Amino acid sequence: MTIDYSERIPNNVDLANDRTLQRALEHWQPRFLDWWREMGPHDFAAADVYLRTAVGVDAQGWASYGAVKMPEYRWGIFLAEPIADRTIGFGDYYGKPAWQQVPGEFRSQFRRIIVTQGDTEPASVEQQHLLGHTCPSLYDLRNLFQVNVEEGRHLWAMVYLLHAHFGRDGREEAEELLSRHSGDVDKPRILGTFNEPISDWLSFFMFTYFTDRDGKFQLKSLAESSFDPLARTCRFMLTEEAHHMFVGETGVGRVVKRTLEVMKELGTDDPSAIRKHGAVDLPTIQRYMNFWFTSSLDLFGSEVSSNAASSFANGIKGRPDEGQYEDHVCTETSYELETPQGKENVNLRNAMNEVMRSSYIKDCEIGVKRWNMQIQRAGFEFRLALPSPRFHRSIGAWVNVPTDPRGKAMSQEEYDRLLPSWLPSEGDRTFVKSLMQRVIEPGKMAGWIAPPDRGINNLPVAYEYVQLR
Ligand code: BYC
Repeated sequence: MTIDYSERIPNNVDLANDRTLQRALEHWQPRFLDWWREMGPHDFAAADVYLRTAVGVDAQGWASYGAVKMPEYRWGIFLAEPIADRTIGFGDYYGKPAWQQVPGEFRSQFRRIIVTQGDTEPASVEQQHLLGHTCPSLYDLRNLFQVNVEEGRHLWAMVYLLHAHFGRDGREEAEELLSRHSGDVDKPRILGTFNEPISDWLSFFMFTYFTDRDGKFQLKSLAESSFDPLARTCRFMLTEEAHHMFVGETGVGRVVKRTLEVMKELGTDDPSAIRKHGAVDLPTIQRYMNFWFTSSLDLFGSEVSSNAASSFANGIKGRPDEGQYEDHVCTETSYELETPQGKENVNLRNAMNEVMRSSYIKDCEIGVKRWNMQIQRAGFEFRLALPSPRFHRSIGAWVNVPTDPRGKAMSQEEYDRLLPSWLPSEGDRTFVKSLMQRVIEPGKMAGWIAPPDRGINNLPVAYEYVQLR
């Protein structure tokens, strides 16, 4: 199934043969573009950016690369190829044919989840819309814009589902997706993390490492959905998502690498000496990690959730890589949870948020191990560590339970006293921001970050990835 780029809205869903849907989406398109011009990286509208654009949906050779002005990016609707005779992989309808239409009784539940997913995509573009001004290199600037245009496309993916399958309600929700804004006092984005400002590049790398990874797990669980158009949409989104997490992992890795070079050069791990030399000390990196990791843990919802249980029962959301499990019905199994009151056994269906959060934490560990290998190889004792999932939580059983980053309980007074030393302080943020001086000479890097090992799509690191003139 190829993508038709001669259409006003590129797509592989045969939009030309559904005039009503096509008209509705063509009506939404200028609103999306207005939103992009207002809330996206608008100061760079005239720049030529070396971007990849989807040209197919198979895993090999799905994208082409070339210089594009962002407002002219061909945002479109791309679903992964259908799987012939696909059956439902979990829940009460296990083994039945997958649904091509939303069953009436689950309509509002599906809508809510699609809206929640859709809301995060433009939110992240809004959060990052000023970062371009302080890019550490043209390579990084290009990666930021690649992430931004693809989050824009992920919004299109959810808006297509809303328009195609939820009638008037869906069209109204699609409008709302453009009217809520990240951090807006009156109309904020739905989930907490997406209202946090991302005003420096260390936060951007933490966000793409930790928060985009939540995206990976949520999309994987929606890729299992019984509602086949949702599953196929998410399967293709995951192809694009991999690059976003690459940006996060290599971004943090390059900051660590540069810090280690400075530590070696100065022969000290003293944070103030490292800072004076224009690099980010490792304890500050740890505090940024504490913040973005714990905020992203909240995105999985409460440990015990009847919403999660009914999403699983009704075939809306499975577990990521559902095929790895033997039991896909999960009515007879219990799951042992850690709560502030001690261990608790709950029905597995009610613990699905926690099942996902645990797999997510394991996945987060991989990058941390790599960064620690760098530190170890450089001969330093310091180790980065993910804080305990009990620490600094705003959703679920551990809200308002004072614990240290290792998960050890403590008094409220002691917690209040020590919390500022575990999270980025005003001083940390001011310092990190002070490093954010824009570097736009091809191949040059800001002093706080090491160059990447290689460029994009086999081009040299020094390639002019963004032509600003
Ligand atoms: N902040 O039973 P509960 C991505 C709400 S990231 C605020 O605990 P449930 C991306 C919840 O909505 C992936 N509110 O959990 C990354 C519910 O509200 P209602 C995004 C929160 O229902 C980077 C109530 O609390 N995808 O793609 O199982 C860049 C009780 O909920 C939060 C999805 O999230 C929070 N952190 O919800 C770009 C997938 N957590 O209904 C993109 C779709 C929970 O009582 N969403 N609440 O008013 C879902 O699957 C679910 O809605 C949740 C968990 C995962 C959020």
